[in-house]
Parts: sequence; structure tokens; C-alpha cells
Amino acid sequence: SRLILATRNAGKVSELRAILSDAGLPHELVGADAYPEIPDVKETGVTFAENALLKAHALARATGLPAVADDSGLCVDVLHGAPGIFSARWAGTHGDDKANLDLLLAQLGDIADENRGAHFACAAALALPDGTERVVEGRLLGTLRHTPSGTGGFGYDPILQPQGDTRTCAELTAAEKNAISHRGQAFRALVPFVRALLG
Ligand code: ITT
Ligand code: NA
Repeated sequence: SRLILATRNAGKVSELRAILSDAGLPHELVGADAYPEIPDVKETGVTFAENALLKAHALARATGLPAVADDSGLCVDVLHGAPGIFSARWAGTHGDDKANLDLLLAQLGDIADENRGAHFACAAALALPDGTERVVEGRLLGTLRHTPSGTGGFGYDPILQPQGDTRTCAELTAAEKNAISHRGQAFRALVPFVRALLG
């Protein structure tokens, strides 16, 4: 049976495919790009969980198939949690990863390492066409570098150094990132609900 991945972010799609197939889910994973006629939902929620549920319900309702969605972002301690749910459009243009990252680095300036704490957050939502929903969250704690490093991943990966590592997320292999990431943790926690509700 089909399970819709309710995202148009290519970085997320590839990570979700790996995380969900590694967890042994038997479903055919179909990206939202397979349904170009379905418009993007407005992310009007004020939390990651609300936005993830909005995205999952929109695709489940429109396709008549179960859908999972991800809402995620970077929360910076010294910025009181910003960019947070605004991470994808922090510099103004939705999905301009380089502009977002450059603006954030400029805002942090030369703030010392001990004040550069941050975490990635991810809410993973499952919605069924009948309105049934589940949502769980994951986090990856770390510190923000002064300059980007690495070419893997997407978004803010080149500046987030996970706690206990000397590399940035963009210097990890895809498997290393998925093993510790906010997205890996959230979706692995969602899998039992997918199994229970979809069989
Ligand atoms: P969809 O809504 O279609 O899923 P999106 O990119 O708009 O795609 P979000 O609103 O959840 O998704 O924004 C997530 C942003 O947070 C993303 O654009 C990155 O800037 C950042 N982000 C999330 N997870 C990340 C990760 O694993 N590594 C680096 N940056 C990440
Ligand atoms: Na969002």
C-alpha cells in the first residue's frame, strides 16, 4: 500500500526514504511531487507539530491515502528559539538555504562559542483520510560554527555541529546524520503508529 511523504523538500524526501525503509516499513513511499495538482497548504500553525499535522492532513484528505509530514527547523538559544518555524524563509525567500544560513551567521556575528548553542527540531505527523492523527517530535542538540563546512545534507547542516562530534551535520554521511538527527528520532518514533494504524 501507498504512504504519501507530504513534503516538497528534496533533502527531506531522501532522508525520509532512508529512515522509513531502514525501519522496515513495507509501504510504497510516494513523494508529494507525484501529486502536482494538490496545492501546498498554508503553514498557519505556531508550532512544528501544528504545521506537520496541517501538511499531513491536507495530503491525506486530497489523495484518500495515509500521509506523513515533517515540519522542522533550527532553534538558536541566543535568539530565543528563532528561526524556529520560520527556518525555511528566514531571509525572505522560501527554501533559499544559502541566504537563510548567511543571514543567521551575520546575526550571530562573533558571539563566542559558549553562547552558540542551538538545536534542530522535527515534528513527524501521520494523518489518515478519516482524520486519525499522530504526531511525535525529535531534537538534535549542538553548537553553531562561525563558518560553514561540508557539502552533505541541506539547510543549516553546514553550521550545526552536533554535541559530542567535531564535524558539522554536512560533514556526516547520510546514514550518520539519520542515526542521530531530529528527523531520524521523530520518524523512528512514528513508525510504531504507522504499523499499528496501517498494518
Ligand atoms: P515542506 O514544508 O514541503 O516539507 P520546507 O522546506 O518548507 O518543506 P519546513 O517548513 O519544515 O519545510 O522548513 C524546514 C527548514 O528548516 C528547512 O528549509 C531548513 O532550512 C531547516 N531544516 C530542517 N531540517 C533540517 C536539517 O536536517 N538540516 C538542516 N536544516 C534543516
Ligand atoms: Na514550516
